[in-house]
Amino acid sequence: MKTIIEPFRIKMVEPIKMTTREQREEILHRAGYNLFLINAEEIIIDLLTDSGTAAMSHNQWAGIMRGDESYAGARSYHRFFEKVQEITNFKHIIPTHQGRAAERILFELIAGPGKYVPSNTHFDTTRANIEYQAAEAVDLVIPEGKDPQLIHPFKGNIDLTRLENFIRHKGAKNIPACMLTITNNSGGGQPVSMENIRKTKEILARYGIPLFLDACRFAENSYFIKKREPGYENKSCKEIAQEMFSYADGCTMSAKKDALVNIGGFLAMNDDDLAMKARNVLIVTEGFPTYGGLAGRDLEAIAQGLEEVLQEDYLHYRIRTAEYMGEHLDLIGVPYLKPPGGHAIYLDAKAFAPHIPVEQFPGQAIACQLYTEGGIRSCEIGGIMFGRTDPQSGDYFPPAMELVRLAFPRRVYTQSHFDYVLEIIEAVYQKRKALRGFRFTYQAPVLRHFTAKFEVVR
Ligand code: P61
Repeated sequence: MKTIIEPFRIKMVEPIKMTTREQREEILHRAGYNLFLINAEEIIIDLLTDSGTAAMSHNQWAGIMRGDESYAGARSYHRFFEKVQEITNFKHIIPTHQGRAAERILFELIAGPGKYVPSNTHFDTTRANIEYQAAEAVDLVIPEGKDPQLIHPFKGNIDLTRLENFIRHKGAKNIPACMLTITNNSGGGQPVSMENIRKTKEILARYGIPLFLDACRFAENSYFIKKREPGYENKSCKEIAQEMFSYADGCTMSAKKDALVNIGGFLAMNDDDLAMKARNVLIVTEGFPTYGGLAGRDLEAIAQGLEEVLQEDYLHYRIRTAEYMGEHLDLIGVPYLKPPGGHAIYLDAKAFAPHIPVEQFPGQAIACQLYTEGGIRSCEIGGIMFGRTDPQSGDYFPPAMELVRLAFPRRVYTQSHFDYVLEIIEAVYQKRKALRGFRFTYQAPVLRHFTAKFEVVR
């Protein structure tokens, strides 16, 4: 069949409030041209993030009602534990209120001054948590992963030669862990191959360095392996996920993505001593080890979501949505990061608006115009999120790519919503020469994109 239908029916709806262009111009100006500072009610299609925005199923809502809210050893914890263990086979599974809480606990215990944590590409919260411990977060994605126009099946792979050289150069004792972000969010939602995960583990094992997966989009990564890596076409996505986790010593997980819930996460590992320390930190900062920062009902919803996310009809529809967007962008000639990732389409801002210098954030110019034109909220993943200015020299170091991410909430928008998004992208592209860059009028010292304010460069 040509048409890939949503493999679900809708039995509860949430109205979308429509706005006019004039209203949106005024709203954007009031928000200091920062889309994070606009009220959700003032958005028509919200593609800011796929995190915590999924629609839960009837079985997840039933799980919410079944939630056991006992303080210790709740039934819901056991269901959560068994489901996560079935997929990951990790010995210790520690619930947390979201992904970054798992990161904070892990890096508080293993990172510190003089330590390095390599990765394919760290997401910004992971990088921030490593740097918060005065350690260094190092990105070693393959060169193909930094070229938006280049087609490669596994652009999220880590560069194995650079990884080994890096370990030799810095010394294994200074590297408490290596991370692999699956799929690689900052690199365009691109998958990591099974071969790359296995070989990463082989290298690390020679030096006694543990491998942690940043697993928040593990199911999407599994589906890409099934479709693109020889030898996996007849395996189920669950079997593929199980094999991916078998090469790792632990993982951090934001359940707000591939566990199809609105809040939650976990930290998992095999090391008994590390797990004991992690639980002690958890008790001080998140909650008792059988609920972390969550309610029993949240643990039920995660367990059910993990079951549903590995269903192949769902993953087929999910990945097909991004492909469909890519095919239509190709038809109208809009540059985007190729091939489409799992959870989003990333517009290539440097190619889209080449007249705007990177110091003036071309991605932000496009993101703001998508809002003015059609009420679409997207997210700049470029200089605003990852650019660095040297405090001494004042020199600006832009990231390799300037992207605008249109992230797709899971099971939320329909085919006609996506067709509307394509129409708006086309309208903005036709008027791209009129786009203007931005400069900061306010920025915070860390994770500045959340609260920054801007003005238009005229
Ligand atoms: C996102 F603008 N991602 O993609 P938490 N690892 C990875 C993530 O993608 C991730 C986390 C860890 C978000 C939400 C987000 O500056 C931002 O549950 C690969 O959000 O703590 C989150 O998981 C952290 C968007 C986070 C941002 C930080 O939209």
